[in-house]
Amino acid sequence: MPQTVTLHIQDAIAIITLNRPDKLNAFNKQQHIQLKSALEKGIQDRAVRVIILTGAGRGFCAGQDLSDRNPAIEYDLGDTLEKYYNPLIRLIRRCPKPIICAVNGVSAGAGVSLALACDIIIACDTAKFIQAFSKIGLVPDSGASWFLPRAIGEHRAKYLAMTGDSLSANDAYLYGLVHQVVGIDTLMSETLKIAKKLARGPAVSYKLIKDAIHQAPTNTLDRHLDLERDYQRMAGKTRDYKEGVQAFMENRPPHFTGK
Ligand code: T3D
Repeated sequence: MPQTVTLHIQDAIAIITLNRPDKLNAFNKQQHIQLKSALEKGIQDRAVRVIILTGAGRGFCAGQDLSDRNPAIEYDLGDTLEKYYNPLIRLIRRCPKPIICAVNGVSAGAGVSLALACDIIIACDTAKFIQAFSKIGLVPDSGASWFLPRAIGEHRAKYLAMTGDSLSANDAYLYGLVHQVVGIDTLMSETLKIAKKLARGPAVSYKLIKDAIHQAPTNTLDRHLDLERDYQRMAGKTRDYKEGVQAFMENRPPHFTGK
């Protein structure tokens, strides 16, 4: 099986790279299987504290590989979502570790969804975000119609989904979708700066932060206050909390162990 995804683990950081550059890293079956496997390794490996997702070549991910689709055949596209895309988005979303997406170029269709499912997005200045679905008569999938209105507002989301217009990295930054825009030459070093910072951080706190922020939009304030109470109770029992307070009192940087 060709290596359509690479996984490199170093210093508590797992770098996962989509590796079908000739196809702008569009998804075929192998890439789905290998990405899932790489993510699972990153999630399960106790030494890994942060995951980075990026693409090889000039594209991040162009969504579904359309050369795998024959217009003469009637597919049940719901099946491929059910089998490949939805489990992938759920896996990323439920990952207890921070996932940073380093968008190294154009992203389209489910490729944008993949970035949106991550916790932090850093883009190179030539990156583009294209809701390509409607251009081929489809609807946003892999969470696009869920993430996008939350990230940039309903009306901008509808505009982009209906027109399929390309959103530049700079506009994505202005819309609040992207955390930082950098030159391609510094994309990985800037991403690693954030990853290293997070890799030294309180892992249990990060897991709870992610979960609380994910639940916020569907919770009432009352329910969410209860959730924060419960999560603070858990965080307050970690060694990292004790270390954090101790370090503050001693006026030194904390040494978090993730426990
Ligand atoms: O089917 C299901 O299972 C349902 C699930 C659907 C999920 C989806 O993601 S649907 C959306 C699918 N994606 C698209 O519609 C995007 C198609 N690609 C493009 O619109 C453009 O390629 C881009 C805007 C992304 C980039 O344009 P550009 O001009 O920078 O590059 P290019 O020349 O179009 O592409 C470069 C190469 O990548 C080219 O191959 P070649 O000519 O050099 O041999 C092109 O065919 C290939 N490529 C790009 N995207 C795809 C692709 N090949 C297959 N599938 C692609 N999605």
